[in-house]
Order: sequence, then C-alpha cells, then structure tokens
Amino acid sequence: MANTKKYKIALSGNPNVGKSTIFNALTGMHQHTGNWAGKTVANARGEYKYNNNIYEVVDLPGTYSLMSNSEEEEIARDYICFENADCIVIVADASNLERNLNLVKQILEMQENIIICVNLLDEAKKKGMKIDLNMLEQELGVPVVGVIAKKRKTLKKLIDTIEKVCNFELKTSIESTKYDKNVENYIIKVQREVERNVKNSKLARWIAIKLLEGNEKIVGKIKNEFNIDIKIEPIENLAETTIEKIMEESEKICKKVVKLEKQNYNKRDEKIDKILTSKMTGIPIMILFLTLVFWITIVGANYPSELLSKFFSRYRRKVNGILCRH
Ligand SMILES: Nc1nc2c(ncn2[C@@H]2O[C@H](COP(=O)(O)OP(=O)(O)OP(=O)(O)O)[C@@H](O)[C@H]2O)c(=O)[nH]1
Ligand SMILES: [Mg+2]
Repeated sequence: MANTKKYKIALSGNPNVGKSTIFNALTGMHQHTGNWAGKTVANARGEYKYNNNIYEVVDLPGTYSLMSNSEEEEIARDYICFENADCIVIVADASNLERNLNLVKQILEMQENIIICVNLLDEAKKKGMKIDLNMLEQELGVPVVGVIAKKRKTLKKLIDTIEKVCNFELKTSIESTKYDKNVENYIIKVQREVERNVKNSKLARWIAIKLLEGNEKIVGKIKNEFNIDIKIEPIENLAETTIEKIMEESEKICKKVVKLEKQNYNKRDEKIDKILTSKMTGIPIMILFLTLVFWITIVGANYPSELLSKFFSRYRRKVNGILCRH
C-alpha cells in the first residue's frame, strides 16, 4: 500500500462567500456559518481523507484585500506567506466576481499552487448572470472550479482538483503584474537578493515588491520570518500603483467572463427610459402629467372633499351627541 501523505490546504476569499460551508462539507465539521454572526476570525482546522491521503484544511478569515493591517488580513496574509500550503483554494462569489477578483489577483502575486473555486453559482443564476469558467481559467492561469457549496455533490471536482494541485499534476501560468521599466528592474534586483533566503521565486517577487512599497508592519514581519537583511529605499506610491493595476485587471477580466443573460429586466427599463426621455414622446407625456397634477389640485380634489363634507353633515348630530355626553 502506498504511503499516506499529508497535505495542507488553505481556504481563502472575501467575507461571506461560503468558505466555512465548503470547510464543513469537506471535513464533516461544524464550523459556524451564517451572514454576519458566522464571521470567521480565527483559523479553524479540520481534516479529510481522499484516495488514502490526508488533507488538513484551514478556514482563513474572509478579507477583501491582503494589503492592510487589520487582524483578519494579517492572519490570512501570514498564512499564505509563511505556511507553505500545498494548495490554496480561493473561494469567490460568482454573483459579485469583480470585487472577489481583486483579492484573487493579490494572492496570485504571492503563490502558484492555487485553485479558484467560484461559489454561489445558484445566486448568480438567479441574477441572470453566467460566468464563463473556462475563459476565467485562461485569464487567470490557474484551475477554476464552479460549485454550489450548499450542494455537497458539486464539490467532487474541487476535491479532485485539490489532489492534482498537491501532486503537481496541473501546470499554472500566472502572469504577474508588470510595472514601468525602471521599477521593474529595481524589483528584479531586490528579488534576486530575497531569493537567497526564499526559494519560491513567486513569493520572492511579492516580498521584493512589499519591501519596495515600504509598509513597515509587513516588511518587519517578512524580514524577521525569512531572516532578510536588506536596506531598501521604498518607491513612492508603489502600493497605490499596485492596487490600481490589480483593480483595472479585475475589471477587464470580469467584462470578458461575466455575461448577463436575463436582460429583459434591463431592456424593459431601457424602453421606458427611451419613451420618457425622447423629444417626440417625452415632452407630450410631461405636459399630460403636469395637466393631470393641475386638474387634481383645482378640480379633482373637490370630489373627495365633497364626500367628506357629506359624510360629516350626515353624522354630525350623532357625533355631537357622543362628544357632549362626556
Ligand atoms: N445560495 C447559496 N448560499 C450559500 C452557498 N454557499 C454558502 N452559502 C450561504 O452563504 C452564507 C455565508 O457562508 P459562510 O460559509 O459562512 O461564508 P464564509 O466565507 O465562511 O464567511 P466568513 O467566515 O464571514 O468570511 C451562509 O448563509 C451559507 O449558507 C451557495 O452555494 N449558495
Ligand atoms: Mg467562515
């Protein structure tokens, strides 16, 4: 019998995208799930067995980014940076892909052994959205798997893909964010220095960029963890440039892969808009509308007030009687 291997799997992603639901389905555990109350802040750990191997899964806190110093972002960033997971599964919300891709792109700058798990496909369908998962895979250069986490059966392909990534059976081709020539040369120079201590060249590039961005908290931790001792002059506004590039790229990818199927709703709105705003129909409709308002204020309002006055004159005596008794 072949030796049992133990692999480390991390579940990352935006808040409330179904990470804990997937964690529970994989491990058979009962990590709390829910809208806000279920928020995962500490890392939950569990295991599952598949084809004789053991997979230890860590449910990371949900974050929108890995660039700030919030507790959640620090926990997620440290794990992805320092823990050498065999596979990182980034769970993304199909019905809100662009915002999710901002985090996906940030993690793709750090590691290679990544799977994008597009969850909540049922919610996306309800909104009339269709995600081209194959095209998303081509655009990102890593395996993409679509799931509906609430339905356990849909997780089969994810489990298979995790196995393949852990066994290096899948090739990735992630394109790193590129900067202007001078900045790029500087990054490569620092990366070479970092690679003396960090063998993973993808991570070494990310560390070089973080060193050049100059966020002291991140830099301090990285230097400490990897024993790096380089003096570097930070590049002004590099962090902002990085964010801008990532956001631009996410928007571009989303435009390519998200198709709106249920356009009837939008089309109906568009038609009403056209009728109300064109000169031919819009102006007569506006005049009609104003005439109606005018008529209501001058003539139309007399009808309800006449009814009220008839009502009160009919019951005046009774009402007077009741009031005078007291
Ligand atoms: N409709 C639908 N709901 C889902 C799906 N997956 C998860 N949910 C629901 O989405 C909500 C959030 O799920 P969680 O698993 O708690 O999300 P999370 O990513 O762990 O959230 P944080 O820990 O706060 O980051 C829960 O109410 C789930 O039941 C899905 O595929 N479809
Ligand atoms: Mg959770």
